[in-house]
Amino acid sequence: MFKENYERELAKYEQLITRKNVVSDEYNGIYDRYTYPVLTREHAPLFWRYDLNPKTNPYFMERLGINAVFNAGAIELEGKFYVVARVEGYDRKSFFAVAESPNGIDNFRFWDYPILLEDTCKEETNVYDMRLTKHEDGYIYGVFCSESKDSNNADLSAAVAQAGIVRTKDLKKWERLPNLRTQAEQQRNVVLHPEFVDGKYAFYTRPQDGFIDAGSGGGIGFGLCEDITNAYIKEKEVIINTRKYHTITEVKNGAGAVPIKTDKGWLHIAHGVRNTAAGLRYVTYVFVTSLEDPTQCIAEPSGYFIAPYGEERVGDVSNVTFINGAIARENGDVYIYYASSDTRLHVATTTVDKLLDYAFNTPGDPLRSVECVVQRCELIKKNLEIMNK
Ligand code: M1P
Repeated sequence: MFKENYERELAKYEQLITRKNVVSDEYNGIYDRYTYPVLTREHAPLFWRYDLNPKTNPYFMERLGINAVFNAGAIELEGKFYVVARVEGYDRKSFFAVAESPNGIDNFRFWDYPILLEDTCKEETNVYDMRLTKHEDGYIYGVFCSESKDSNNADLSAAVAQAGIVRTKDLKKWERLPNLRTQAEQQRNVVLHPEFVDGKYAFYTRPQDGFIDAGSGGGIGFGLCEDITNAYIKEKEVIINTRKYHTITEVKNGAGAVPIKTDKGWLHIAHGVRNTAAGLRYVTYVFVTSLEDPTQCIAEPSGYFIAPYGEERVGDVSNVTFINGAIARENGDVYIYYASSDTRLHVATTTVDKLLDYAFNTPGDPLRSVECVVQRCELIKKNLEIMNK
């Protein structure tokens, strides 16, 4: 049975990897969603999961299962699309693996080996959510969450999150640098800005008091550091995008993809979290900061950008969309890699022009129901005038 099972599973795998993706009929004019996720746990090669030796695995049994493939950093190199995905084993440990596609929307195939990080941080237990920054210093940086047990807290689930940093030129050889140090107790969702700011490396941060709670952190922070090989933000970070009561960011928010440089500003796709009776709900949203001063927010459309719809709503952590990677091509096309419910990775495609139109021409959140109704009535009135002409 070994051969039969292996050949059947291999055929299923090849069929999945080479399946053509198609734009879904979900329309909003802002971006296109696709019918199929671009990466799932089934995209992990069989040789990552099974022992392919019939002598040692006569039942053709999965030995090291993969639970989920989700939150991915993304980059285009020489016309090819790469993501560095968060891959989680059955054992709950996450790791990073590169998957490559010729077109960014399907045919993503993992490289043979996942990324083996230098083991420089002995207390580190888990790593996840790498953001890939093509920096003007010539390196590609990967900034990720480095999680350790909180040794000062007897609670078994007490943990500490910090920002780990690696760099590479080719996604193959990775050099691990010391973790980022800041004035905050913990950090997650840290993103390296692609350009120097005042001659320094600039980080978007998410200062937080505890592992889960952003607490007094306030929102998405920004800080500068002189030396990336010993990254230290000396000053308290400036909060550039604050959480607000009764919005999609009430509980927390965090930087997402590396901001896209446009003529009108730095375009950010971040995530916001609110609480519900059914638990936390994670959605993504857009804001733009000034080219002259990246700490100044100059546009922020109301509400969410991509929220979990349909099957995306269900997974290991349901009701979540999360973005930590997008590719903006030279021709203006944008590929946004969003994960749903900590389970799988999807793509949405749009253009820089559409994103800017969305960012600058979608009304902001008036923050109160009555004013939201006024806002909507203005739209309806203008439209009825057009329709009744
Ligand atoms: O489970 C949802 C997300 O939770 C975390 O995001 P945040 O730090 O904003 O709470 C991250 O661990 C992320 O990986 C995960 O998708």
